[in-house]
Amino acid sequence: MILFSKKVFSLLYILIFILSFTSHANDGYNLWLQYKKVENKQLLKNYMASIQGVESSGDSKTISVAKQELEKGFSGLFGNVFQIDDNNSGKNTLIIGSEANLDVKYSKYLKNELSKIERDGFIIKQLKIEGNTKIIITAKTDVGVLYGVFRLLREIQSYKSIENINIIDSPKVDVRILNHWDNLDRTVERGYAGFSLWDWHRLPDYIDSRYVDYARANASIGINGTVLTNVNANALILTPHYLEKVKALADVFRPYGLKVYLTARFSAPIEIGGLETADPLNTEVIQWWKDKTAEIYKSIPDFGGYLVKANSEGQPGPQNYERNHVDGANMLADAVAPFGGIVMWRAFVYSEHDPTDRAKQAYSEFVPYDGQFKDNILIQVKNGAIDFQPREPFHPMFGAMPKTPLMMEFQITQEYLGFSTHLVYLPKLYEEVFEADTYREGKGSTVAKVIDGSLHNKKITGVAGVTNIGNDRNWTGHHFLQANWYGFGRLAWNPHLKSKDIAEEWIRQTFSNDENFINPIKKMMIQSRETVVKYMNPYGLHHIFDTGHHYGPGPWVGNLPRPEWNPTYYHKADEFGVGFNRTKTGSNATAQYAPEVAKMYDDILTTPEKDLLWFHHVSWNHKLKNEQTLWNGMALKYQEGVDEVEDMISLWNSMEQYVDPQRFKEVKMMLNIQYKEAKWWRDACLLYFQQFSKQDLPNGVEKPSKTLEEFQSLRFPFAPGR
Ligand code: BDP
Repeated sequence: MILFSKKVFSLLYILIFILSFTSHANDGYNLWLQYKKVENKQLLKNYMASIQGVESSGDSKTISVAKQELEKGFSGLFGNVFQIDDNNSGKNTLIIGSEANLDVKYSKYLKNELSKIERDGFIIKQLKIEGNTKIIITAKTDVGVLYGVFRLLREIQSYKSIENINIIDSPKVDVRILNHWDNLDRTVERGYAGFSLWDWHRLPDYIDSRYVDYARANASIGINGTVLTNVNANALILTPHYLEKVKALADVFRPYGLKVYLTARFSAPIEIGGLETADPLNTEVIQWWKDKTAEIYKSIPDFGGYLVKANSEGQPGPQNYERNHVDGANMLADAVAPFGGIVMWRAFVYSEHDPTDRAKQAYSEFVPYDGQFKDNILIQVKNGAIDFQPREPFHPMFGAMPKTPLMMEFQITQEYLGFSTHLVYLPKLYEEVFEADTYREGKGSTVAKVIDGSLHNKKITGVAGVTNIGNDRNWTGHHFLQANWYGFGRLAWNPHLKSKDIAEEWIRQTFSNDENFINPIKKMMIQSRETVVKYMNPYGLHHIFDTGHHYGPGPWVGNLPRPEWNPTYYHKADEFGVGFNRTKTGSNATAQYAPEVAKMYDDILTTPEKDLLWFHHVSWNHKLKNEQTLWNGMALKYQEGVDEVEDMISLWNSMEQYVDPQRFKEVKMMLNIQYKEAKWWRDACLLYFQQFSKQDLPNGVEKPSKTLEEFQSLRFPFAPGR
């Protein structure tokens, strides 16, 4: 008997030990939805006094997940179990419900605000009624209410005062969507955070709780769509066996306002339909897509539509049948139109048979089709004309198709930015693109205005992000890269937001509300994008990545069969200088921009130095604005990039007291990898370009640690993401 209780005792002891340990460990799984107890006592008191209960109206699943989120959020933030019951009258309460369901005793005060809401926007407003304060969250839709709930939780997580709270916020873009480049075997193209979240084998019967957390995270930042499959598509996803699994995911995501989309392989009518052709003008093909689409909508009534990569990098498309992009896109658009679906048709096209500058090909191909696409089509355009480089000038298509909705495609996964081991805060890059001025309707015609539809009065708008999410416990591989998912969502909601404000929001929710942590870390995040440009691609260099996997430098690669897959095609280094002449005297890609922009880029003196080698072939001895020669300036930039990573490491090391041990250590290890690789980039690139400049490294630049031959001999057949 005594022995037994001793055993029980020691078991209990172990359990308590484990529990106390796990309550301190933080593996990053909860993203920015940490809901840690509010540490500031006064604030906590105020929050708890303002929200003594919750009253809800409406009985949709969306309202019920909104309530669950409030319970979870308040329990964590208030440090007490918080349960919603409906007997709150008389207290200071939070009232949630859409306009249609809200009691008139509240909505009568909100007429003016309600008239200002667009799409799934929301109002959070405090009213004083009969001596009590009521915080009302309302919207036109239940999803809008859910967005409002997440917004209130964000305010509290960020220690903002909610006294007299009065927020009206509506998304400026319709389709705010993640693109998963996930394959059916769970590998992820250009994915660096493990395997795909979608466990196709166990679906539809096994619902991983991660699917719910994925939907919560997306809803919390306003993302309302997800393309589940790779743009390099597999037709099998459209077979009944897989559609059943897609339906199961759609059912989980629906309450969170997250619609499911699929990539449509253009040759599917042949591969899974048994037809002999996929010609978009063939009546059997047209009927096949109509039937297939109707079959999808039967089980997923709110299916979003298709994303298509056609006649690009070997993918099939209408051109296989002497048809064009308009024929292909319109055929699919007709199939989804009766159900309210859309088609996102990608403009990422270039061909090895086209000898013109790759940067010009998408514009040349698509702009003449302006006005010919059906109303439910969005043309999805990458932010720059080549391919998600650390820096690219904005894509000349933006603003150039006034009659066609163009949606933005950003890459959140870091194919060309150090994979998931480099801390790079991408909203800074997105902001730079959105703020760029196309001059299409005079000064101030920013890309943001093209994308939010205001420049040319578009009926439908969208922003897509190729996601960086995988089944790693912390979702994105690196804790700080969660900020890129977060920031993408925030900018898709409103492309006019400032990346520094988004960084602060994210830091407060994810790590700490302590100013001593927020300020330096925010600065580091904002700087991190320029840092990676410096140690990889300074002064407008681009596409000098090692071949295929794009891991590490490979400026020497010049033997690939497709010319435009070779880094040497892009940097054109020779004894005279380096860079791609895209001006009037070169490929004339500048002519695809509005005259004001073309003029700026045509002249080496007015081209911003950050884009110099994108547009000009520049002499090694060209004098930069800082009086250095191009060669010296470039070498010093590479060094600066490395030095800045070193600074990031010292800063992080000084922050230990503000971060839980697990995340602190994991970020620290990642920064050390980044430092090693930044040096690798500097040394390999400078040694390579030095063969052409034939000049010494300037003072201040460290000597390379290996020879050029040693760098060139490195091989990475198992680099992730392929
Ligand atoms: C490139 C990637 C490739 C993608 C392609 C695309 O290297 O894996 O399939 O873009 O966007 O960046 O279609």
